[in-house]
Amino acid sequence: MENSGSIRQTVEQELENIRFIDIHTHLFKPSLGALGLWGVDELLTYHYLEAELFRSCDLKPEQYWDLSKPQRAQAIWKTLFVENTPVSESARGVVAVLNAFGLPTEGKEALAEARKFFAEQKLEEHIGRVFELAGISEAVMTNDPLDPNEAPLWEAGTSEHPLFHAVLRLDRILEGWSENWRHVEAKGYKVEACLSGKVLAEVRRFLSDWCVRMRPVYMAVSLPDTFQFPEESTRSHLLSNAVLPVCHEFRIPLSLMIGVRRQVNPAIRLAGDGVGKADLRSLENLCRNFPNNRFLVSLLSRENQHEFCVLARKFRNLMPFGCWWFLNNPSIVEEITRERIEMLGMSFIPQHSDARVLEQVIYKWRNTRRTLAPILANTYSLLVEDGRTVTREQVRADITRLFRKNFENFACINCPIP
Ligand code: HDL
Ligand code: ZN
Repeated sequence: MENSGSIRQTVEQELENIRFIDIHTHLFKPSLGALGLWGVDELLTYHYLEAELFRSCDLKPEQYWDLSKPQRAQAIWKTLFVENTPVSESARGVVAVLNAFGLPTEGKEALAEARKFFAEQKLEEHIGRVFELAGISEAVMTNDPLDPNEAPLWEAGTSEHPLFHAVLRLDRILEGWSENWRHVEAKGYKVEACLSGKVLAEVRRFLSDWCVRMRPVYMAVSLPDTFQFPEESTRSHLLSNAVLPVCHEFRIPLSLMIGVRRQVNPAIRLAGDGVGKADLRSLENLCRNFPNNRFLVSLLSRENQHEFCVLARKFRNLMPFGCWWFLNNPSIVEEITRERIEMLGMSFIPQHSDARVLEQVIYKWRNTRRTLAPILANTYSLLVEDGRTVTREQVRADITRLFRKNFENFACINCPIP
């Protein structure tokens, strides 16, 4: 390929042909039942859209929370899709999903027609169709061993599903040990609030037992912008003496998602979280002090991204991934992805969907392909200008590395189970 036109066409074709691994979602395999959200009422009551609703109508949050789910969806459809033009990233996403299924995307009646369509779908085959439309081969879940609704399902034994991988989510342990240690104790582990050597050994046993039960591809935690390591804290002791040793034993990475400012506005609940710039010295200390652990990391603040790339150049056990949450907008995805390619080549994972509702993967991955095509095409055009030829095989290998192999290798997906 010599000219930019043929390069762009080849990049678009290869992006279309390759099935990606969605490495962080809040989707659930069918055997986890009602935890899995799908359909138009769930799409409309996504917390991203709830935040946007309150900016465009007189409904007070407390009035909204008193409504039923269908009434909330109706309020959002009326406000953001009928009375206003759905131009935000999340609102346009719903339009893209309805359009992908050939459903009407505007007018008062469109909601009723969408509800009828989704009510007719059988979940198992619907999942297959949605993943096909999204161009993903599998999705990585978020599974909480202390969630009162989810844990019993795993403890009773759930079937594996070829399209879903499990993740052991640690927020209730690392961020809420003082109020949650009793739930670990209730499951038969001799733990208490204070972290003695014996208690830490029991936490390791709890984590190991859940690794055997869930077979997670990584462990994960979402951390505030104020996260510090090392520090004299329960979180720091649990990380050093329980979580990281068990991750190492099971050869899985620890995923750190850093930068959330929890409940900036509690009145709007899940939509109420904000963002803050993190101190990356803490991440640097983790990568340096635990060279045999692997860290799969996403940062929420745009202001952290350049320093993040520099840090990733220093530590091969640090894998940047995704343009997370408030960063998953084309204008910012472009900036972040270009600086990652410029500093890290193809040794990072550009995106995850963070989907909470099944059908969101359709628009989130369509947007990723649409945003990445010109970035990758420009990358190859510059290389041609500077004296290298670029072949379709190279483009295919690079995209496969970005959206599959980097994760498979880093998470040791194909390694023998310890
Ligand atoms: O902690 C996380 O995994 C975040 O992704 C939160 O779930 C957040 O609410 C979210 O949905 N972001 O997209
Ligand atoms: Zn998430």
